[in-house]
Amino acid sequence: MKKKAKVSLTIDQRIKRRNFISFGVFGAMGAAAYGGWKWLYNAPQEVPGVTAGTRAPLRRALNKTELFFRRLTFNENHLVKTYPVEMAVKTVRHNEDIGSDSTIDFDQWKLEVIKNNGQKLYVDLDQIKALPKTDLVFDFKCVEGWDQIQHWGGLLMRDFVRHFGLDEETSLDYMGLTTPDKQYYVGLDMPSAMHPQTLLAYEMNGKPLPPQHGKPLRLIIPVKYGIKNLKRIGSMTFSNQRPPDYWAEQGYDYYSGL
Ligand SMILES: Nc1nc2c(c(=O)[nH]1)N[C@H]1C(S)=C(S)[C@@H](COP(=O)(O)O)O[C@H]1N2
Ligand SMILES: [Mo]
Repeated sequence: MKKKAKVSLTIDQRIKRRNFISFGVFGAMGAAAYGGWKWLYNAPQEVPGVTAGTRAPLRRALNKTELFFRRLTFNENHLVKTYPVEMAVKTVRHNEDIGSDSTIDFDQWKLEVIKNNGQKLYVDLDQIKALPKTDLVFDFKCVEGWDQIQHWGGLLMRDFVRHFGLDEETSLDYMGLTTPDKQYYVGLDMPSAMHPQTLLAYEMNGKPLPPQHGKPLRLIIPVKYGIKNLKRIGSMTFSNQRPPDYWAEQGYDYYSGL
């Protein structure tokens, strides 16, 4: 039987070997990190425009987050907390007016609804006011960090949809709203748009909407941050793809749910 050659390394040799191994591992990790970065960097951008220029894998992760929260926290029967009307502020905070600061002829205003078959439906304010009004007092929250208990009144989106026969439209995944001049626009997942507290509001503190708060008609969607509460609605669309969204294009969360 042949005796196995004894491999004995000097201390020096051992140190060299360790160094060699650790540099090897370090280098491999570096290469992997570089490879990962290259992969991400070269990955295509997700649907250009809809969400701010994010690489597809990152946006996919963010979209997964949206789905996770939608499934976990969204329940159409879960109502946002409401307050007694006396608690509503008298001086309602005013934020930005992108798309609703120009003048329009309010007497000529009609809400334009673009149906699935391409037909357009035009609804004026009197038709909306003729339907049952719902008052809502809730804590309005802006992503910029302020909130206020506010009092809004109008037609429930659900009632609007039912009355005007838009069931086919609302079986799609998203609703899009834009101002008449198309300068401000939001996309809403349909369950949030159809939430039992989502309002097409035409009153604030029991009076017609002042121009800076969305005259003649604005969205009040308590399950979302302020950014989605579009003032001065011009048109309404429906789709299975995410509609363009002003703040999502600037990198804000598309879902913006509470
Ligand atoms: N047309 C339009 N709607 C809009 C905005 C806007 O700039 N233009 N800003 C949004 C934001 S960020 C908030 S917080 C609320 C503020 O509504 P308010 O001005 O009535 O307080 O409106 C939302 N709706
Ligand atoms: Mo906001």
